[in-house]
Amino acid sequence: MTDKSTYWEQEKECMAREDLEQLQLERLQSTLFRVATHVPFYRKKFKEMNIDPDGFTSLNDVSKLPFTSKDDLRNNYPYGLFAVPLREVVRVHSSSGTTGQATVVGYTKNDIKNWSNLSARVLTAAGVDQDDVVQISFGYGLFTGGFGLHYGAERVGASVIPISSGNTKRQLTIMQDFKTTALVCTPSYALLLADTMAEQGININALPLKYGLFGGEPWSEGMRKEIQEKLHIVATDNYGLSEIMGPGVAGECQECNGLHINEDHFLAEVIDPETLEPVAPGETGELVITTLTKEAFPVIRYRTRDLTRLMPEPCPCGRTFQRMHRVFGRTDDMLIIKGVNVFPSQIEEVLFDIEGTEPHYQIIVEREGRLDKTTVMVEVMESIFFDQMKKQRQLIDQIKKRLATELGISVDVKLVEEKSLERFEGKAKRVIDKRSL
Ligand code: DLL
Repeated sequence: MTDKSTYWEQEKECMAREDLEQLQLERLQSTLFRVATHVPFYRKKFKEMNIDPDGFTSLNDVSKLPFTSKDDLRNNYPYGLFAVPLREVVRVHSSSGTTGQATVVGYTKNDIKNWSNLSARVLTAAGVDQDDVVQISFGYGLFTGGFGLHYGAERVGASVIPISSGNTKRQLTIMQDFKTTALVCTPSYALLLADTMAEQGININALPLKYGLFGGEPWSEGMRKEIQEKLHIVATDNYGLSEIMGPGVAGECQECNGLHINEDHFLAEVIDPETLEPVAPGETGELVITTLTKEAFPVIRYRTRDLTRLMPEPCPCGRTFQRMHRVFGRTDDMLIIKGVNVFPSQIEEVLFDIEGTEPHYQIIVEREGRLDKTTVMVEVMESIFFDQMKKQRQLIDQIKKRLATELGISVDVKLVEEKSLERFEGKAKRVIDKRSL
């Protein structure tokens, strides 16, 4: 059982499910009223679908509400889905737009207050308190990672170092000199920091680092283990997305077994991405989120494209908010190789388990004739790379076999020299799909 002091708002995070559901219903009703009144996009949709926000009396009816997609956000660029006039908006964030038109989201003063509070919950659940020195190595700017966790850490009363991402050597100097106790960044950047630390001969035992809060991209249990061992920390996962709020949507407690969704602010469903029907309880599918308290940018049934499953069973930490399993991957990251659905995270899980491989890999998909060809490039330790061909071949065979057992398909494997693959300061890009180039 987790110590009491690890809750940020115990009365809310541990509320009885019955009370929570009542609160969710009331908040959903006012959100529906808000969007029907102020957002023409939803007013039109509700009319078309014969939905009367006043007649909405059961959470079970949520499946009758329309979905919102990323395309809907794009089509209403920049401010079309805002539910308040710009005069009431105090902050704007935006996605990078690398996969199309950028999406824009806004926050009122109250939204920022809630966001800070929810980030504070996530940080507290991971172990952070006012005695901590928190190094925020997420990018600040239009990306929500830096500011979102920054405000939460200040709210907790920790000493915040807003270093932002990049300049790895400087990150390590600051980490040592400023006595960082909690690191906040993407898991792939945490690994890069750990490797650079080892290269520079920095003695990790001499650092007061205790916690790592990682999110913004999918990662595996194997990667958690590796980061924990290399940095001597407890590494927790936290999840969010700019369309909904940014970080603070869900986060792990120190049980490190699934992320508690802040259900008093977000209603979570899991659907089958093909049929769009809810999956059976506990089954894997696409996460769909409805905001319950957002003022500037409320969203109804947002299709996140993230695949996960809900974990309704109680958590030993005492929080009653149900957990979501770590995100397996995004539907748009899913590779279909010879008809089989494969996520980069499955490949990662296998690689982390094999002795001699480094936790750096890249997946290349190309078309040869009419067939897709997939090659997994894996960094291996120097001793193996320069070793005899026989050993290399054995390792390739071992990786191929394990991947074939885990994934049910065969892929090519190529061993590459240590540090030859690209490193990432923000979100890692593991897949290069040459078919679409
Ligand atoms: O990445 C918000 C965030 C920043 C969350 C920092 C946590 C920490 P976006 O740039 O809009 O927002 O990207 C959102 O990133 O739909 C997921 O696909 C992925 N993602 C975010 N957190 C996780 C996670 C931020 N913990 C998209 N595990 C989401 C897996 C994650 N994927």
